Amino acid sequence: MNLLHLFDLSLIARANEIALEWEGAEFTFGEIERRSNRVSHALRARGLSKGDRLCVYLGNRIELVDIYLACVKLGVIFVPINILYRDREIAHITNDAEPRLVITDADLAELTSDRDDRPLEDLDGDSPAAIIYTSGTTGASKGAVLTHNNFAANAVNLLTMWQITDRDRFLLALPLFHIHALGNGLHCWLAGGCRMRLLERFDHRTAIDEFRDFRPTLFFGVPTIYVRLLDTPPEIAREIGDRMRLFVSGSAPLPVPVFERFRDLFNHTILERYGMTETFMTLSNPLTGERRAGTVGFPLPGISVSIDDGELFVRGPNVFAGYWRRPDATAAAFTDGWFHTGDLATRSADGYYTLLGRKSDLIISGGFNVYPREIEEFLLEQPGVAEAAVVGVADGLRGEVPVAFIVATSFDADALERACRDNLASFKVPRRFVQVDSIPRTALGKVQKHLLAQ
Ligand code: MLC
Ligand code: AMP
Repeated sequence: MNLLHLFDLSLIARANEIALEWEGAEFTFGEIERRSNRVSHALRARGLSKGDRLCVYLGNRIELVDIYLACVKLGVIFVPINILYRDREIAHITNDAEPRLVITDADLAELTSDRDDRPLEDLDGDSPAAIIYTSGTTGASKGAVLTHNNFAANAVNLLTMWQITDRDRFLLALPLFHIHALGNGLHCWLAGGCRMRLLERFDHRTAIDEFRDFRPTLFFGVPTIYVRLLDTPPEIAREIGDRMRLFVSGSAPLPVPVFERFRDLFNHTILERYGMTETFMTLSNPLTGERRAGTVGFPLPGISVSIDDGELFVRGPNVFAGYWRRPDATAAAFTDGWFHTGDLATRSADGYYTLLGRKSDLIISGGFNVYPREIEEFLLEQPGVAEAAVVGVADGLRGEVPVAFIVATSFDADALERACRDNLASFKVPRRFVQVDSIPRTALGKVQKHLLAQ
C-alpha cells in the first residue's frame, strides 16, 4: 500500500480539522497537505526524485513533518539522523546512504515553493519510505530499509489494537528520528486523524505544564519519561490521569516498580509493548484485558513470533526489507524468512511474552541505543589507551548508562570524557572512566563484561 492512501483519510477527508499544534500555532490537515506539497516541489527543483535518499538532521519541528510527507509523495527515501549525533557519527550515515541532499536547520528557509498541488508519483507498497540507521551487533550502524507496507502494517495494527481515533488528543514528545515517534507516533496521527501537539523534546521541567495545558488522551513514552513523571504532585497526576485514555511505554524495559508506582499515582495502567527498528511493533499488552507488569503481551495481528534457543524470531508484513547495501548482514539476520531479533524472551502458559535481555552487549540509555563496540573503538584511538571495554550499569532514571574500563599507559579521565563529548552523542559518553590493570577475558579471549559490570 502507498502510505498516502492511508494518510488521505486525514489529509483529504479531514482537511478542515485541526491536525497539529506546534509552538502555539494550529494547523489543519489541509494545511499540512499543502505545506508538504510545497516542500515536494522545492525538493523536485533540487533534483530529487523517486529512490533518491534525503538525509535530515533536525530535531522535532513542523518542517520535519512537512519533509517526511514530501518524501512519501515523491518516493524519496527519508533518512533521519539523530540530532544528538556529532560529526563522526553523521559522516558515517551520509557516506553510507549517499543522499542527494542533507537538510539541516540552515536549509529550511529555502525549502519551499508556491505550488499547492500534490505531485503524483506511482509507488507500490514495497517502495522504501525510509532508511533508519541502527547498529546491530557491529560498531558501525547499518541502514534498515523500511517500506511503505511496513509503515502501513504497523500503523493499522496500532490504530486497531489501541483503538486510536480522531477523538484522541495526542501529545508527542519523542524524537522523530527514531521508529518510536516516526513509525508509531507520526503514522498513528496521520492515519487516525487525531489532533497532535508536537514538542521539540520531552523536558521534565515543563512536561507537566504541557499535559495540563493540552489535556491529551494519548501519550507514548520510554521508561525514562515515566520515571520522570513519578515526580508529579499526586493531585495533578490524578487530574492528568482522569483525562487520559492511554499511556504506552516501549523502547526499553519498564521496571515493575515504575509500572506500579505510576498506576498508584495516575490511576492508569501503562500499556507496555515491544518493537525494534527492523520490525516495528511486534508484541503488545492488550487494551482490554490484563496489562501484565514486566511483560510485553501478545503478538500483534498478522505477526508471527517464535522462540528458538531463547531468542525471539519475528515474521510478518512489519519486518523490514533488509539492510541498505549490506546483503551479507541482511542474510545473516534472517533464517527461512524469520528475523533474528537478538532479544531473549519467554512465553507464559497463557501467551504473555516476557523479555529477558539481549544476546548482544547493547546498552539502552533513556531509550537511546548505545553500542559498546562503537565507543570502545573510539577510545582506542585516544592517546595512551591500550584496551577499552564499555559496559552498561543500571541507572534508576535512564535504565542503563555506559561506563568505560580502560587499560592505559597514561590515563586522563577528563581528557577522555572531553574527547567523547566532542565526538559522540551525549547519551554515548561514559558516565565514568575506570582505570584497570587488565580487562577480564575468557580462555578464548572474549571480554567478560558481566564481571566488569559487577
Ligand atoms: C535527550 N537529549 C536531547 C534529546 N533527548 N537533546 C536534544 N533533543 C532530544 N530529543 C539530551 C539532553 O540534551 C541531555 O544531554 C541528555 O540528553 C539528558 O537530558 P535530560 O533533560 O536529563 O533528559 P531525561 O529526563 O533524561 O530524558 C531523556 C529522554 C530522552 C527520555 C527525553 O532520552 C529521549 O527522548 N529518549 C527517547 C529515545 C527514543 O525515542 N527511542 C526510541 C528508539 S526506537 P547532556 O549532554 O546534558 O547529557 C526503539 C524501537 C521501539 O527502541 O520499540 O520503540
Ligand atoms: P532499536 O534498535 O532502537 O529499534 O531498539 C530496539 C530494541 O529496544 C529491541 O531490540 C529491544 O532490545 C528494546 N526494546 C524495545 N521495546 C522494549 C520493551 N518493551 N522492553 C524491553 N526492551 C525493549
